[in-house]
Amino acid sequence: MISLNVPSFVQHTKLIEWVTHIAQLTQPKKIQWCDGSETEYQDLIQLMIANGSMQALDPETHPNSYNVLSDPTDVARVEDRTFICSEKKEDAGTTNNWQAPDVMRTTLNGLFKGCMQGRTMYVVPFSMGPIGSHIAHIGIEITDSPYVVVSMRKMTRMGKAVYDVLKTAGTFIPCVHSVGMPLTNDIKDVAWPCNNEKYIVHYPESREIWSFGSGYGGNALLGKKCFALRIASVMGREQGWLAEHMLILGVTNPQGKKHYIAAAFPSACGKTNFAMLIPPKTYQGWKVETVGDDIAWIKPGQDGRLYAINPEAGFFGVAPGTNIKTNPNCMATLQEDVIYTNVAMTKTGQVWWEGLTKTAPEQLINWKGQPHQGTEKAAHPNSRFTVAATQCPSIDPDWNNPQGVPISAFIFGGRRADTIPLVSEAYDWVDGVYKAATMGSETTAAAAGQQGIVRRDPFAMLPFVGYNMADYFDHWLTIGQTTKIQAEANNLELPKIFNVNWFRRDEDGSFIWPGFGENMRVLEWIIARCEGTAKATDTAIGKVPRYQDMNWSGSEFSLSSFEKVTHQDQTQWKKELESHGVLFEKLGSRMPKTLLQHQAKLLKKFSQTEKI
Ligand code: SAT
Ligand code: MN
Repeated sequence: MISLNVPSFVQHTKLIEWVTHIAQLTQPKKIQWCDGSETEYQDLIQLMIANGSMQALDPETHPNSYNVLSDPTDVARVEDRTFICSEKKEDAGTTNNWQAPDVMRTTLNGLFKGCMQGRTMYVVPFSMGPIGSHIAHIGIEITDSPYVVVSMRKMTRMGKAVYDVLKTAGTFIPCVHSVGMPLTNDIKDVAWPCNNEKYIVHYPESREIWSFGSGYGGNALLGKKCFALRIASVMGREQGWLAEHMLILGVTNPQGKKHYIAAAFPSACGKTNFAMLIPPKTYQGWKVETVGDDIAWIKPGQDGRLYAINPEAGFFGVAPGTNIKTNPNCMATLQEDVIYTNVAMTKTGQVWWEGLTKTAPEQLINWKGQPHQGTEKAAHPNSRFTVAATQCPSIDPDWNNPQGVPISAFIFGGRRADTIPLVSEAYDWVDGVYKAATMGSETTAAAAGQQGIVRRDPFAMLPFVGYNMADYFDHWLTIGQTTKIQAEANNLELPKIFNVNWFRRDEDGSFIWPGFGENMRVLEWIIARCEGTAKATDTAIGKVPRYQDMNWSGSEFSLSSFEKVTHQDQTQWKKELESHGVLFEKLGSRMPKTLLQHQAKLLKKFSQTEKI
């Protein structure tokens, strides 16, 4: 029988019983209770360097930084292997994979039996949100991957202090993770162990997460998508708050007035760049600050405002395309203490990815550990950096505020070559919820599968809602109704809702809108709309700016280009509305009537107008 070696800082009987149970099932060679210390971190780094699974970068140019190359088959989230195992199938809805919990438990018991043989089992305590905040929640991840432990230390508030909050009987979300490759006489270790069979499983009723077979990103760092979105969305629905796939940023105007904006985009659509935006040179006196780049937990406050926290403590951002022009704040964040995954490297320990510089350096080793050749990608398109949020020069002074920050506006953005204009404002909350619900986006390398296909990605949450999507829409409608009452009692308004699309392309396939820092121009219009100081024109699909309603100082973006990125094409919109219908039909009988009626109104509007 393996020795538990429970340290004195762990006093929680149920937690110790659970760890004992998982150890009996998975049979690790040893148990390590993580305390989150620097020594523990450095020991794990040295362990991975020694066993060849991690490479140190040049300590002069990249102090305390490392690169890890994954198994070539384990490079992104696996949506078709992700399951919501609610008691009833209808509660998972038609957009989630479902299996009966007892059936899944039998399968997983078989897979987890002895799966940690020969490995160390790490017990990782973490808080999503500032430790002790009333908005934060605690998780414990059991994992056999040291890469997961060091990544969790950057991405969450991880360590001993979590036990001070848990004490002897506090609530935590149990998360069990294994790479699914035991070390036995027959099975030898490899640099990035994983299993062909993968299961990313959530039990929403008992609030458990079980992940088998993958070591990558959202499949394995269970605080992120599994807890902070799938399980948290279930908790939020029960408790009256929102768990969203949103960045949070603060914008201060030259008069010193500050607004916080929460913006949802699908994975790999520029959330990190937008969150760290630097305004154009002509925006003297404007400041953009970063609260978070991926996830927001949002709770109604007593005063009728919605308050958001970033439950994470680090950035797990897409490396390709990041450079000194597209995201200078990010490049500064990456100066030291970074764990890279699947980027390319030179023999002298410099990292490289597509878009970092125009041309690749000589003698580059690609993400598969081989000499880089020809037109193959040197870094994997979903290669990532993992870095603490505190290293970001634009980090907001209130990013760690346990009370959260008040949200003035929500933005929803997809990646669309056509149809969707640069920016539009919803007429009201219901219209905004409708637009977010029907959002479409081209698929990216962040998830395994075909890329560049337009799919409906409601609220950028398609792979992340832990329950029935139709019920999720209803929850948004309800939050709007209840918050509105509170807000009006305090002479406030609900946050406005906007749609954006940075990704319109012209006839030869090039992006028309320059994006990055230039997105400030859209942000300024959005804020001015919130303050009631900017003009907008009504169209069938929302309120939109005319060219003269936006600030173009220092820009060469012409009226004709503006017309291209804002053009609303009748034929394309008819097709768009049809696909909304397909989504609603797929979502079935629980679709909120309010949204179906809204769709009927829109269809009528379109049939009556010749031109939109
Ligand atoms: O792999 S993650 O889920 O962490 C990143 C993403 O897809 O947004
Ligand atoms: Mn994400």
